[in-house]
Amino acid sequence: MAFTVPDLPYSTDALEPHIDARTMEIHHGKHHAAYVANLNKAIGDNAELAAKSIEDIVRDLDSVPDAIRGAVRNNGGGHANHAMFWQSMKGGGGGGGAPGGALGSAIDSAFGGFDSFQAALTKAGMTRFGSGWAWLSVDSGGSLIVESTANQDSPLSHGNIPILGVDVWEHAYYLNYQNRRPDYLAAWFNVINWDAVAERFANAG
Ligand code: MN3
Repeated sequence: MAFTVPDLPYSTDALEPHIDARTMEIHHGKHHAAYVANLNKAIGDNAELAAKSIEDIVRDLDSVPDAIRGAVRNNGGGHANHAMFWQSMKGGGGGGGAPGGALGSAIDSAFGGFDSFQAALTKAGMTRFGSGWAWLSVDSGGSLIVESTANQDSPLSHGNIPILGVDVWEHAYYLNYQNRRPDYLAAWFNVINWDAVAERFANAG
């Protein structure tokens, strides 16, 4: 198999009470696993695609054969997005807060402060109708922006570099929060691994 589901960097209950263990078990063990299985099925014996990183594939969907492009866009995006999502959270109460350093300064200058950034990302997640993601990305001009994508589309596919993303599919929160997406988004800010985001920001420059 070309692609595999990465292990979680913490136990499934490590994000409680913000993200519950059962949601993590199903989200990582079933949903992410299905994206990977369907991606591998779509790629089949295409050795050229199998040799690429998932980010490189998603960054250049035009190079994917027509017959499988839709499946690779959805399932490859699903794999890339979720792999980054797990790494963007920190267990054991070590997440949350606000970043300092270069990332903190860049957020302040782009959004006018951390609270305004949080409001912008929350709004992007709330106004994404149906399923998708809200992102903090670095655009092609090197600026920090908030954006959202539908389904499993990645900012990589339109030339931006995502450094933090939040999954707003119902499967990410429905068991614990039911229809209350705003409550899930507010809780999720308590588990963000800002060290991981700062590292992506440094590498995006
Ligand atoms: Mn998901």
